[in-house]
Amino acid sequence: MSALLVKALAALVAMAAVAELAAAKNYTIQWSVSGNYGDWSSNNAVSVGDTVVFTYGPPHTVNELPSEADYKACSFDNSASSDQSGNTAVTFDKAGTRYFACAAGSHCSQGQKVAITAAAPGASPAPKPKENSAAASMAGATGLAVKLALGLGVGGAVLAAF
Ligand SMILES: [Cu+2]
Repeated sequence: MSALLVKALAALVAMAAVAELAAAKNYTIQWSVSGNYGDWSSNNAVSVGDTVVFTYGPPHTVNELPSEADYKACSFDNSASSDQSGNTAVTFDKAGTRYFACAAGSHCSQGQKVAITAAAPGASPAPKPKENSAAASMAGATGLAVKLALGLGVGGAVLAAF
């Protein structure tokens, strides 16, 4: 492989990494007893690197519960964290499901709880129309660039693109 090609591939990978960071999204949840968050995750395609911000006032809290069992039972005994600042930001640094609920009164059993599943990077479903289309198309281009950069057999195509 020529030195020029190696440099071109390195540049592509670096650009892709920057674009991936820029594509991290923020979601806001208006955190209330009547929120009905049952299907929140199916309507909000959270991926690793994204942040979810809960906004609320007293007496609400955002407690992270360690397991689905605690979540279903509205059991706060093992809470991994608790916040009542009114503005709780949670960044998903790995794929999987995390559980959040309000510890005030019986709010949790009234439905003030949400399970949020973060998809692995690159595994997120197609962006929904309401999302920033520029960011979405950039993410698509990034995916293509990574595929090109990783596919050594298409080195000629990469060079042609420059
Ligand atoms: Cu509450």
